[in-house]
Amino acid sequence: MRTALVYHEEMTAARLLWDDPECEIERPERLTAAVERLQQGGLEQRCLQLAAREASEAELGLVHSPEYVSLMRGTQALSTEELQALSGQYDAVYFHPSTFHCARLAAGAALQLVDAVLTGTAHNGLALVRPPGHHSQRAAANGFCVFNNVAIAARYAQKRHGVHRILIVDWDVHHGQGIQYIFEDDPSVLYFSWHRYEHGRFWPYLRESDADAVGLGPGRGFTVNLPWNQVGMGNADYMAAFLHVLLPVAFEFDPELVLVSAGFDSAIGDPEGQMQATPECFAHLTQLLQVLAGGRVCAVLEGGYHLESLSQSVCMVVKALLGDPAPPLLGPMVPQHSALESIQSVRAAQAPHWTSLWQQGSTPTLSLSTCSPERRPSPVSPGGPKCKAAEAQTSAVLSSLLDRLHLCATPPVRTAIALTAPAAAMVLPPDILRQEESAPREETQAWARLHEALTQDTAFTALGKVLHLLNGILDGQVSSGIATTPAAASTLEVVLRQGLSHGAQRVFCVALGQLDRPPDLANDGRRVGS
Ligand code: X5A
Ligand code: ZN
Repeated sequence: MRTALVYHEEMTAARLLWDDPECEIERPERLTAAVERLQQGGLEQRCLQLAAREASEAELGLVHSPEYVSLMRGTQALSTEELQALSGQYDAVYFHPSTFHCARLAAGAALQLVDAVLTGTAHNGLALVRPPGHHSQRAAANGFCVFNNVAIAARYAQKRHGVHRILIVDWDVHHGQGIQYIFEDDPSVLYFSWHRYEHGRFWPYLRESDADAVGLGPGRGFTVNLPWNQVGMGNADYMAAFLHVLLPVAFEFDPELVLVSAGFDSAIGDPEGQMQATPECFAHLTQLLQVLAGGRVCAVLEGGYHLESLSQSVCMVVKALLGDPAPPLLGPMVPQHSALESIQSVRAAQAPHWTSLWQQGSTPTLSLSTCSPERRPSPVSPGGPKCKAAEAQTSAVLSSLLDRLHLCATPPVRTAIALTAPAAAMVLPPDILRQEESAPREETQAWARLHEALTQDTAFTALGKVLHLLNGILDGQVSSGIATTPAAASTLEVVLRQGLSHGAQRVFCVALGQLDRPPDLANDGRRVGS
């Protein structure tokens, strides 16, 4: 199982042939810069590289009208003047003689990615394409977009692969109104978009980009809009949006496939977005999405106009898709007042449609059972007392969630494995550390007194190794570990006790399969689950 990277150099052919300050940012270098950076970082070689194919006209017809497809086919033979005149018929669009070919490759790349992931050739992947797609509509080009690559891929996944529920996550900084229109009455496709909105004063200036647009008829609740009313949204705001809006709804929806309209104009440095999120944030967003749909995540490039920021963000997404740990997020993890207002408004608008949003409801009083409000100071900010309370509580909730999502420094060792005979002979993948060391003999002996079973030879050796592994995890040197032992229940009991006495405030224990007997922890209130 691998990460697919779908690309074709011919998608760099289309370019602006006349003066248009609005359109000039959508340049061929967007793709070449991103691909070069993937090569330099050794990431391209780690992927299953696929050459994009053209989508057929029948495939384009899954979303677009035959008349529109014919009109686009015709652009191949137009003069520059005719191309410019036709471009003027649409909002923020330019055509080039190669546009039709590029746009078919862009849609085809998304389809290939879906094929690779749904046939099991790849686990997940990214399609690097242009022109982008999410503004394009049934019979209209819009916002640099000609064919709606992600919408076509969604319909294709349903028709060709029998997928029922698809989640589309649009983290581009613009509202993908094209995707919204195509699926607005369709409950089989859940469309989530955050976007720069500024109370309707940012392009494309649509009333239906606001949080109260939730879908139509049977599709009510399956359009989720999160409008940002200020620029400067950063890592904490994006993480809060995922944790408090997208993920609760997405878990409840339970998609079989996740498509990402992966625009990077929502990252720091982009002239369109004017946002502050760093490239590392996109590794975290990607990582969070991988808990859905069995990890079947297909990302398709949309916008992103700052070449350096775009390239770095693309690398972060590919690294996360490959399974590399996400780098720590820098800066205070406190969402802005305006971000919390937006999050509250979409939660309120969506609450009637999703039980996972009920607990906190539409009022700005937030609480979560697992919240640890004592952990971080509340932010001081303007706003009425009601909002202030909401803000304080939300960021306390968020902080504790973020802590638990390991947004702290990544430990040097990702996975250590402590094996005893007969498993000790096992051949391990190169990225897993074989741990041979044991805890000091006296420490092991002290714990072994707890149970007769632990004094037995192999069990005693295993216990020493497990204790050493646990110490590595508690010290932050190791992220996770696996150990074998012939005395599972007794060893587990030691691990739980040692964990609780060395820094862990609460331990969550999940037993898969059967233990020889349940661990005896009846007298410990910090055992929250077993
Ligand atoms: C795909 C994308 C943006 C169009 C902006 C027009 N389009 N002002 O980012
Ligand atoms: Zn965009």
